[in-house]
Amino acid sequence: MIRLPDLLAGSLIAAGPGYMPERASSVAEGVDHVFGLLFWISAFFMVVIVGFTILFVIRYRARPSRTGPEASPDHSTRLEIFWSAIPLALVFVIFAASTKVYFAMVESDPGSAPQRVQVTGRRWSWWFDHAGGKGSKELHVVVGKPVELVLASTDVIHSLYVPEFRLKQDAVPGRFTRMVFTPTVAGSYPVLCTEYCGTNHSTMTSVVVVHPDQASFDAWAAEGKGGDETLLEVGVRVFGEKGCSACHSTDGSAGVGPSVKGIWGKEEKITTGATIRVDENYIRESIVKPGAKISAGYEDMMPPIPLDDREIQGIVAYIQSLKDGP
Ligand code: HEC
Ligand SMILES: [Cu+2]
Repeated sequence: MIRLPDLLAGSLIAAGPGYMPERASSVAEGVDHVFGLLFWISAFFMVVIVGFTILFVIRYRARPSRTGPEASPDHSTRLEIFWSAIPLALVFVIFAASTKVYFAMVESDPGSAPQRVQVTGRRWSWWFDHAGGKGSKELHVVVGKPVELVLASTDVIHSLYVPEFRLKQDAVPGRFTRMVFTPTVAGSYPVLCTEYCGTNHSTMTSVVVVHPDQASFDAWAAEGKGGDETLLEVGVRVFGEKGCSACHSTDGSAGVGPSVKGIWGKEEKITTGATIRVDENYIRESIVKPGAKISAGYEDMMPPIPLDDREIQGIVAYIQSLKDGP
């Protein structure tokens, strides 16, 4: 049975098949309720306004007996107070309902000791530094454990969006923004960027993995800590993980940045007119200080992406392996 409060709260819409994504965080229900409230207020006024419009068009249409408009009072104080006070009250209700939900998204419960994750948005990938030191291109959290995301951007404004969590927060260069929630359903969900940030904005996606328990999270966090990967494997992994592939192809086609295929050992022109040779040191400098030497024909678009020495060695090994074709 559908009860009026549920109807107003929007649970009818939220439950509709395929209409809304699954609710997988502590804030999702509140957001859906605000959405439902706005939806039903809008639906009500649409019916009233369109209904009266149709009624008046018919009632007051031109007829042979009606040649001009009929006389009407120029105003009615009671009517004006009535149609000002009701919308004012409704706006306050919307304000109260949405502010309550908003605070739940930006302020953690005192004493809940949330797991803090540092989020970095950059053209065009996400990076998540988890508490305990594990960095990843995916966000990992544990069901039932409060999470606090602290977002930053190295270049332009990005926006982290997880539809199943009903959470969206901008990552703004030069400041930190926050987002607080508790995942409620184990599984993996898509992460999107919802702030148009340039050429590859639409591919700036990731996933959030909600682990069923702490043990599963710990097992993931311990992964890849051993040094048994070869340098080439490190390079291939880092190239994908750290978002290099968003701008650099490995098949020779130019993108936002030059392809890394066949550049090893090449003499290259840079924007100052000088010629450099692509070796380990040039590759290191290109990654650590991307603006230092700009390849001719390209713009200074590469974000600084912190890599440790082994990762840089891996990238060098990978670029060497791409010397003469795939
Ligand atoms: C936002 C796009 C972007 C991303 C992401 C990016 N780069 Fe670049 N990269 C560029 C551009 C543009 C240039 C050319 C301008 C310059 O030299 O700074 C460049 C230049 C380079 C060069 C010099 C190439 C040459 O032929 O001179 C290397 C090496 C390089 N990038 C490696 C990387 C690595 C490794 C990563 C990942 C850790 C990465 N880049 C991520 C855009 C990007
Ligand atoms: Cu973005």
